[in-house]
Amino acid sequence: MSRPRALELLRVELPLVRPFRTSFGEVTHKRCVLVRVETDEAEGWGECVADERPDFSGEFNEGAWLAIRDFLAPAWFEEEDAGVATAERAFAGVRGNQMAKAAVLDAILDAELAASDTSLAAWLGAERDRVVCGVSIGIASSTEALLEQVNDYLAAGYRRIKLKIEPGLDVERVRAVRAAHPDILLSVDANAAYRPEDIDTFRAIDDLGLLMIEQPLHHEDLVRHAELQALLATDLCLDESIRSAADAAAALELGACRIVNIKQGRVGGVPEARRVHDLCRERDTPVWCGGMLETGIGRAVNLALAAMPGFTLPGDTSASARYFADDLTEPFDLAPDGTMAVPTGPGIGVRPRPDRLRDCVSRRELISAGDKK
Ligand code: OSB
Ligand code: MG
Repeated sequence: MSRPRALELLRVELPLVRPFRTSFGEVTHKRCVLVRVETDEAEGWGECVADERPDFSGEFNEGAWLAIRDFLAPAWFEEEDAGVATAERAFAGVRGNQMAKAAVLDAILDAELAASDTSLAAWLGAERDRVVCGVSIGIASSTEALLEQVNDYLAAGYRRIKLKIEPGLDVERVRAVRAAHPDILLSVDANAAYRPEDIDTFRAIDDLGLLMIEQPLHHEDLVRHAELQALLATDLCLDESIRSAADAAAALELGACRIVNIKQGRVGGVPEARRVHDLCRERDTPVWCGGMLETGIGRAVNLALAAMPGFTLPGDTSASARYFADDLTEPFDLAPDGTMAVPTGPGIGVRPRPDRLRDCVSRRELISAGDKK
């Protein structure tokens, strides 16, 4: 058993290779909080998936920073055992803040596994050493620009294309992509931009042979999703609506979706992500690994998760080059067959490169177990 020693917060910023536009806005840079923990035995790293603004979820970078500094770090320091199971129990007294908790728990888990020379994938019972990858394409400036991006990603090997949609930029574009590529795995993600009254749009999309429609309606509205699912042949998938295994159970019980997007950051970390996976597997519900434009730190975690047996659909686990000219870690590369290797080293299996930290970190704060609260 090892004790908690210190936790460091780091703000990082990396330019994206191209702006990423969704129904809730456009980002040109990846800006996030990293967590580095030290125990008596090891060091671990975690990435917080929150962004600058509380748009995808209620969490945002500055809020996550404070939640970690003022509540989660002190709760961890009070424990004699620095391990992830103890920390998760200690964090139960802080409500919400899943993304902040995930960043800390993932760093703690990385340190714990590093100390016992175990990879995250092995700890999760992963069954694959490579995972099949898809790519998520932001709302493009025109249909032509979209078709060009789709072609480029298919040529690179990606095995599932996901298109971001919003009211007015939907049916015609999805139809154009489907016409150009009749046989690919194709899905759409609305990021909660529609209302039940938009049923005609969904009926039109329903005829395009999509793998799924992701998060069409309001993130808190499971009942309306269940009503919509009953009207459509295409499977619905929930992303924003699923913040815990309990949410996933409620969604499946109600028939609000038939597929679940697992993002460990959105559900409060890898241990809860595993519970969502296990629950969906018991109910024969396919899951896939979502993404939040993570740097290599978060990407390593996603790849280990995606290697678990219930992850039967290609995820948004794309290569470093799809996001960054120069990642924070050594780059993750896509093989021509559209697969990516699962990290095998101890813990998450990657570390931020010191030269990249020098260029990308704008602020750091080190909190030690002995500091006064
Ligand atoms: O809804 O899945 C989403 C990115 C940021 C926020 C929300 C989402 C996304 C993506 C990109 O779709 C997934 C990725 O490539 O990381
Ligand atoms: Mg989504």
